[in-house]
Amino acid sequence: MYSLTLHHHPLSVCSMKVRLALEEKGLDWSSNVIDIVGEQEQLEPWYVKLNSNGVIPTLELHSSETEVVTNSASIIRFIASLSEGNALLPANNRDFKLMNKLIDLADDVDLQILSYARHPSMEKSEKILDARIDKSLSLAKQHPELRSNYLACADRSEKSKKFRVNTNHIKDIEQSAFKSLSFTEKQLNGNTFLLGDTYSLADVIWTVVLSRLDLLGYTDWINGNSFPLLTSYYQRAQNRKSFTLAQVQNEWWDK
Ligand SMILES: N[C@@H](CCC(=O)N[C@@H](CS)C(=O)NCC(=O)O)C(=O)O
Repeated sequence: MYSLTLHHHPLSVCSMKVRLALEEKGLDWSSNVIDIVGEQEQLEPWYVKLNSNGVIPTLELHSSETEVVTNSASIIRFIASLSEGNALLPANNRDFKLMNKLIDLADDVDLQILSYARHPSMEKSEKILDARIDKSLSLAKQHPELRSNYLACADRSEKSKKFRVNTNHIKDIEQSAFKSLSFTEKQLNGNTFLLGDTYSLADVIWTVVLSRLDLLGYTDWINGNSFPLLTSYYQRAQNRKSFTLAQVQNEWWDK
């Protein structure tokens, strides 16, 4: 027997992917909320020792030993691979390959930068990034053994500040997302879900990506004419119990 603990935040898109995978799989899990908006708890030394990038989510599986899994795409694959609960993986090899491609495409959509670029208050979101830089640099001095981790954290937030106002960078992300959405739309031709009639791990990650694009105001992609099959698919995904249970809500983070 084992137990699962998820370190996450209600409004983090990467955390939503994992919560939705857990709900669709039907597993019990304990929640530890990490405040990435106000206190920047993802930078606390105990957490950086668990997740060397100082980001959420992190999943811990406790049995006779503790297993730690980081990175949302790896975590959802790990959850799907567990023997108990509902099957989220396809049975045949061809669909397995397609599922992996769909997961990679969804994972590559840079929702972090798009979210910072489209945050309703540039001032408030800038404050959050600045607080992360300040805390990382100060902890880098206090904890020499974690210095390189903290410098990488500070650099990540510096890059977010730069890229979110770089219109060419944002355009590149949007073009690449559009291509991925076009590929995904094709998979829905004649299918209820991405791999056929059954909701799979590919649907878990795409549901969350669509929900975030919805929040970001990409209305024509999500509720418009560009991708009619994805639009009705997104409605179906929102009607699932798991969507509510996993709190895949559309809400801006604030401070
Ligand atoms: N590729 C990672 C990205 C993780 C990530 O950037 N998480 C965000 C929340 S969605 C975070 O922890 N941000 C806090 C920070 O950058 O300091 C994943 O998918 O898990």
